[in-house]
Amino acid sequence: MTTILKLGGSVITDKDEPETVDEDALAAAAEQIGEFVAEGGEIVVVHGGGSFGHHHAAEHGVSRTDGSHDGAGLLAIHRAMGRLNDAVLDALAESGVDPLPVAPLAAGFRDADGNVRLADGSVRTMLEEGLVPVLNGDVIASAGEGGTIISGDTVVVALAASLDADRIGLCSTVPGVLDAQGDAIAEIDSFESVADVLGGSESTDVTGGMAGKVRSLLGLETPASIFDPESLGEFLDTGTAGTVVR
Ligand code: IP8
Repeated sequence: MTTILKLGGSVITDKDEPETVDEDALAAAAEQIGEFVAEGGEIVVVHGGGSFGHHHAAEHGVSRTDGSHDGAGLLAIHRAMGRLNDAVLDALAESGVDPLPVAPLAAGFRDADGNVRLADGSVRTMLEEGLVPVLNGDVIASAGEGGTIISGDTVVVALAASLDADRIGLCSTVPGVLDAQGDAIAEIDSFESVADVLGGSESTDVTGGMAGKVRSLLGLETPASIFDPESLGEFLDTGTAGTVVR
């Protein structure tokens, strides 16, 4: 049984301070992942950019849709994500896990239609060998655009399909997709049913955010949960938490 867990960048970093890890939040998440693995759980960890990737991406004018041919800028973004990835690897190792990085920049590309192609051979082999692959939002070579940003959410969606994952979780700073009263919606099975609270669909692919998450998760075979750090244990124990998108 394969679980894919994304740790949101805003969960594990201080988003307002450039390149600052939220050590306590990261350690708490790593500890729970460590317990899950110690009990025989098979997991792929993906993390977002938080105050590492987004800060550099904005500085160099690179987004998921706007690419750049400025190698130095792309490298700066990739290296910043590498520094956050190192912190995540260290925290996981500290929790007794055997983590190894898989950089999307090396494992994939965006084709001329904008679709991400991610080779999953190294991830599969690591899982078979009891290792924990750790991926992240990154820079990715993109046909016709130079390099663009691949978000951690896109990494999750690409891997979910190719690994035939059984459980998918996105740990974010909010307890799920919130309704107009601010409560987490238990279940979502169509975009239309939540378009009002998500503020429409036009901007989703450009700005990402919750609408983009929901849209891409709805396309998956496997139900995916969106929850906050308090519910990480529940997700790891039961396979669902917060808002379940199916
Ligand atoms: O935080 C963004 O990943 P996300 C990664 O999952 C970069 O959207 C490089 C900005």
